[in-house]
Amino acid sequence: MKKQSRTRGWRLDVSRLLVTLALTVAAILASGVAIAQTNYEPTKENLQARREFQDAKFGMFIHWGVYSVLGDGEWVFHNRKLAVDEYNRLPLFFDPEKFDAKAWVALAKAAGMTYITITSRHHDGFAMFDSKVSDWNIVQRTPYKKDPLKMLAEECHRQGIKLFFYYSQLDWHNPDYYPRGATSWDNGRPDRGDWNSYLDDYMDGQLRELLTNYGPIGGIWFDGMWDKPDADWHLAKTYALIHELQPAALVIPNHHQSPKPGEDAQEFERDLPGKNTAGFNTTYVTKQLPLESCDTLNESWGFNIADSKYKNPDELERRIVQAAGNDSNLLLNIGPMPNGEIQPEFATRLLAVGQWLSKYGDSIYGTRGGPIAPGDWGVTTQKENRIYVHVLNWSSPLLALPPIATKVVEARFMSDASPLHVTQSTDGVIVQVPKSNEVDRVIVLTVAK
Ligand code: FHN
Repeated sequence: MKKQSRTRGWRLDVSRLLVTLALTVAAILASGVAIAQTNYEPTKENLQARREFQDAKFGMFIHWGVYSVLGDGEWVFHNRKLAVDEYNRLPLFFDPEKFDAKAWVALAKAAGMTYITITSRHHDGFAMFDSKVSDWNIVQRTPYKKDPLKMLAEECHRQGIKLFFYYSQLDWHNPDYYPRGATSWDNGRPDRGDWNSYLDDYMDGQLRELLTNYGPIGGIWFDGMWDKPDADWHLAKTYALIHELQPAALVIPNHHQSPKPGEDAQEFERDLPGKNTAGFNTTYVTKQLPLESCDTLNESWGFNIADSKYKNPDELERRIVQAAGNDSNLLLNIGPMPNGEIQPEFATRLLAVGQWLSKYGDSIYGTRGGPIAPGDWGVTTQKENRIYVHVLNWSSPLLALPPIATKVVEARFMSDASPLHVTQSTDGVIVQVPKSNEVDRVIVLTVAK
């Protein structure tokens, strides 16, 4: 008897399992988008956009939101453990009457930056654009009442610079961001919420707005997934939506993990590719996708009135060179003030970098990582039949490099085009390194085609 009922129970379990399996397969089949994105084949436009992104090399990252009113960075909501009701007062003080899209874009260009990535919303969930999905946005909640992203997008199109939107998947404000993640605190939200609606209605709804109301955009820069690493973020659906609305728009995730299907670039926060000095990047570096490394001009992302640890132009130039030598872009952040102005400490440093790039840009823009692995001495970049040897840290008059496959026909010092002595053998290449007080002594090796 006992044996029989055990067998019947086992049969019931199997049929239950089969039904569950059938339902799961049906659900996956029904969501054709998810499957489509898993087998993601980037379009021709997307591949072209990836190449252009790799050529672009240097971008301006902008963290700007209602948090800037408090001058204490973009995490102030969380760091001060404010309640939602308290934070709700902040937009009332956000009136950036000095915001000038034209001046921002002009500054980026003068700095030699070729694209801009701006926070369309950060972890406070506050939309810095005109959103119909919720009234938690700049047009409806602030005395400013205007959409700065619209103005910025128009200006970027006018001045020929690509605009990317940072979008935080993490949300400290919306009750439907539930179950909450690692950064949650008791800020007065109810202990319930509709996660699927948060992703499918709220987030995808806003992404749809960003991808339809602002003309062609460079892509979406995601951040915050690390708050709930084990959650189902409906990525396939969201990525498919982005590529469907704008095939050339790049999906750039800052989830600190190896790339997933549907993503178009790999991001490294405050680190060069493959390094994990910041403590949260993966050391895996894809060979398939463009790479980007982001960092900030001082120590903060959003406006921080007390942060004066500005990197000097020499250091910034070094970072651009190291990024390029590691086959990566550098996305350099500034946090504008709540009145809309970019503080002079940022502007002057950026302009100095722009001066340097106007002279040495050929060794950076449009290049790829060179044939010689980066070392303590410096890095190489390459373009067509030129290898740029960037000597960042070397005091001797000669530099011995590993062998390279092509024949070096000429070596010149980039700063004054003077010819340099070079010898090449199967053991390697020895180049003369002139003395100079430049941060980056660039030697141009012309190789046989
Ligand atoms: O938490 C954010 C932080 O505020 C900032 O936006 C940076 C930019 O890369 N990303 C997150 C941390 O990973």
